[in-house]
Amino acid sequence: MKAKINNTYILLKVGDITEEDTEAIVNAANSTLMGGGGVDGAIHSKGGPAILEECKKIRQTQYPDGLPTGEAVITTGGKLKAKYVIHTVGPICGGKFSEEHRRLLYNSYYNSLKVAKEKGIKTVSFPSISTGAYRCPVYESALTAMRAVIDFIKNENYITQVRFVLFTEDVYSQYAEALKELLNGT
Ligand code: AR6
Repeated sequence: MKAKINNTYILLKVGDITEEDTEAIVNAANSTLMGGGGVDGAIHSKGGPAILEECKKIRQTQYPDGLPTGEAVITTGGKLKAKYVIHTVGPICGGKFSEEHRRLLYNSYYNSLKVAKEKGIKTVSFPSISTGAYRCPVYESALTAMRAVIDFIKNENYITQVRFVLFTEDVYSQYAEALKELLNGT
């Protein structure tokens, strides 16, 4: 599914985010920035050790106590097609979705795009942040993700393409529903 808002395309697809050729891909990291499972594991293993090296430097200099939930930082993409990886930490929902979860997840998407813009990046791919190990409900998370991306596009006329690269058909169809709902509401 594809939609155009101002000068930006939003594209939804089923796929593996480590294969994307946007300038940056976003990692659903944890606050240690030291890697993990899911998307995080796949990005570090395919991108190679250069990513972890930069994450370690960020921990030593900028975030000695870890990256707070909702914030984002950028490193090289190492051996990935994408030149950069933007690391963000989504909320841990554990099956619920409170206003605080919504606010933090919104910040993860919005701040990732802010970091992209600061680096001069115009094309970005996102996974479905927080809906795996962190167990946020998919449909609510998709609505929140789309709201953040659409707000950013409207506030900052900069990014030309935002891709959502969803791992399964089921997650894809819930993101597509969420995008349709928001487009109908505007
Ligand atoms: N490409 C696209 N999507 C993927 C891929 C992939 N290669 N692999 C998994 N997904 P998760 P979270 C989907 O658990 O919930 C890690 O251990 C997956 O099916 O990766 O934010 C971190 O280190 C799901 O829909 O991220 C943290 O500790 C979505 O990506 C913690 O997990 C997110 O699942 C973060 O948990």
